[in-house]
Amino acid sequence: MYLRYTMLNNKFIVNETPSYYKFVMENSSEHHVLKTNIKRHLEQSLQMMNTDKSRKYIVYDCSQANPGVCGGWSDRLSGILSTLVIAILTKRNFLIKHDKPCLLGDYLIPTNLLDWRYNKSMLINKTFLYQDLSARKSTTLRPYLRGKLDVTSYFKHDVDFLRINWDFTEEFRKRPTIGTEIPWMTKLHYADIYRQLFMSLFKPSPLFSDALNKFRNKRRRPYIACAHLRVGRNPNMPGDDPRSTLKLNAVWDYLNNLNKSTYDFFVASDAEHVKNIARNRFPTNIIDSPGKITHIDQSNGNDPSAGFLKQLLDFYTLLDCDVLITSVSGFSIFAAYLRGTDSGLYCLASGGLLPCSRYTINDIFPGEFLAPAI
Ligand SMILES: Nc1nc2c(ncn2[C@@H]2O[C@H](COP(=O)(O)OP(=O)(O)O)[C@@H](O)[C@H]2O)c(=O)[nH]1
Ligand SMILES: [Mg+2]
Repeated sequence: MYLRYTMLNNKFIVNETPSYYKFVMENSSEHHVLKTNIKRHLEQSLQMMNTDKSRKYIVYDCSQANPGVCGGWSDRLSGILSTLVIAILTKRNFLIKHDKPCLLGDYLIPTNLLDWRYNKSMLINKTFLYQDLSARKSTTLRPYLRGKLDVTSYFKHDVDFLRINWDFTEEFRKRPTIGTEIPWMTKLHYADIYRQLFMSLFKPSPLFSDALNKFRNKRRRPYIACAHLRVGRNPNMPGDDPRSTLKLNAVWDYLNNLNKSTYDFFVASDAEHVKNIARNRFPTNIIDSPGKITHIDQSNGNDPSAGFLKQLLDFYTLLDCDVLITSVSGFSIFAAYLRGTDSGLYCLASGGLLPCSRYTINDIFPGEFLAPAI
C-alpha cells in the first residue's frame, strides 16, 4: 500500500513514498503499541473462531438467494464488521456468503488468518435461517447487541445468515462485558478497526491483482493525486438518493496548482459527467479505470460483474494516493480509513476543500454513513 511505481528507462520500479515515511513515523510512537495490540487482539479473535469446533455459524449474507438490499461497498464492509463481532460474541464460526452481483471470492480472497468462504455443503443436516436486518429492521436485535438480553439466545439455528448494512459498534460498546469479550472494540477509532479488519480478512485474488497491475501500469509520473467525487442521483445511478451539489471548482483549482510533470491524476466518481470534466481539464495527467460506473446494488442495465470490478479498482486506487480528496460518501470515508495515513488527505466539505484526518472525517461529513442516528 505504501509502494510507489516510478518510471525509469521506460520500466516501472517500486519505491517507498512519503506516505510510507509518515506510516513509519506514526507507527514508531505510542500509536504503534496500541495498533500492535489491536492487531494481536483481532488476530486472536479470528484464530479462536478458526479453532471453534461447535460447527455453528454466523454468515454475513449478501447473496442472490435471499431478498433485501446489501447497499454499496461501505454498507457491506460495515455489515461484515457487525456480523463478525456477533460471531465472536456468540462464539460461532464466521463466514461470508457474497454473490450479489458476483462472487466476492473472485476478487478478494481470505488471508491465512480466517477462511471466511461459504460453501453450501455445510448446510447438510443443519438447521438454518436467513434474517434481513438491513436498514431499520434491526430494532428487535439491538437490546441483544448492547447486552440487555443474552445475544446467544437470539441466534437459534446451526447456521444463521444475516444481512446487515450498519455498523453496530456503538451498540456493542454499551455491553458491560465488552472489555473482556472484545477488548479492541472498546479502545479504537473506526479508522483503525476497519483497517485491521480489512487487512486481516482480505487480499486481492490473482484475477484482481492482474487487473490492479494493468491499471497501475498506466502510471507515468512519480506521484498521484486522487479525488472521490460522489454526486448521488445522476444518469449513471438513477435509483440513488439526490445529494447536495459538490464544490467541484475547489477540486479542479487544487489539482491545477499541483506540478503536472510529477503528478498523475485519478478522479473516481459515481457520475460520468464529473469524470469528463476532469478529462477535459487535465487530458494528459488523468488515468482511469476500465468499465462503466455501476452501483453494485442496482446495475441499471450494465454488466454487474464489470461494475463491481470497476468500483473495487477505484477503491483500491484511492488507498494508494499521495493526495486523496474525499467527498460526502461512505466510499470516501472507508478509503480514508483504510489508507492508514492522513498525509495529503482533504475533505470536500460544504464550504470547500479542507485538510482533514481519518479520525475527524466523520465529523466533517455528518450523516448516517456507518449507523443510523436512532
Ligand atoms: N466505480 C465507482 N463506483 C462508485 C464510486 N462511488 C460510488 N460508487 C458506487 O456506488 C456504491 C455506493 O457506495 P457506498 O460505499 O455505499 O457509499 P455511499 O452510498 O456514497 O455512502 C459503490 O459501491 C459503487 O457501486 C466511484 O467512485 N467509482
Ligand atoms: Mg451506501
